[in-house]
Amino acid sequence: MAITITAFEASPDRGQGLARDMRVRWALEEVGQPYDVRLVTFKSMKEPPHLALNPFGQIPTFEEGDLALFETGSILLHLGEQHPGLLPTDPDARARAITWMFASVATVEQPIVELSFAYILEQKEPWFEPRLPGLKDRVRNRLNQLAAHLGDADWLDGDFSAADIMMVHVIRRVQSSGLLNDYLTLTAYVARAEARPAYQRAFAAQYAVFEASKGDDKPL
Ligand code: GTB
Repeated sequence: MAITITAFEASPDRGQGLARDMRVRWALEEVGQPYDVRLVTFKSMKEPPHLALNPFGQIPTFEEGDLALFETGSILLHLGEQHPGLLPTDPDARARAITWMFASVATVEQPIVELSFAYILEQKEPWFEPRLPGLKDRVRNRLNQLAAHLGDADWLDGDFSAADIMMVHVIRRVQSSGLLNDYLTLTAYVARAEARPAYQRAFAAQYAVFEASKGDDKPL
């Protein structure tokens, strides 16, 4: 059945692959499933047709026949259940991979998003500078713990899985702040993931959207 996902018509990240449709594109490339992309504007994301797919008015969404999903973790879990290559077949290893998928969004992403929102929304506020060290410490704490877990392993738990897609995408978001550079283990982990042909195809596809929108006058 044909798969359609949604993505930003004009992503604020200007083609860096930081918007979350990248996770779904990458997973689809890993399992070799073709997909269509419906590009949406910030305005149309808050209108009834998109809200019927995601009540929170966000991207990405995933449609396949009568099934409509949102939340990247859930979409990757669904793909992992439908296609080989994203989740281990051994039940215990599968449960651990799913645990890491949850950890990526519930434990690691949370302080990263807080730091990112502070930079985007609060730079001019009087509390921005005093708050920054605490926000960075909370991110560093999670990166320290993640690096300690990873050690010299290639992936989070045995073979590459959907958990690595989630985690790599989550930690790529702190690359621009320079925080990741203190962690050779994590920069190598990200580089290993980015070298995967499926990642590269997904990255190129989302970058092509940015390239095509360059001539537009729309605000990014
Ligand atoms: N928990 C949901 C999931 O995992 O699917 C979160 C989805 C989400 O936050 N989507 C964002 C969105 O639709 C886009 S990815 N935001 C619009 C809104 O909420 O109104 C977040 C994102 C956007 C831009 C950058 N960037 O520019 O670097 C990075 C990440």
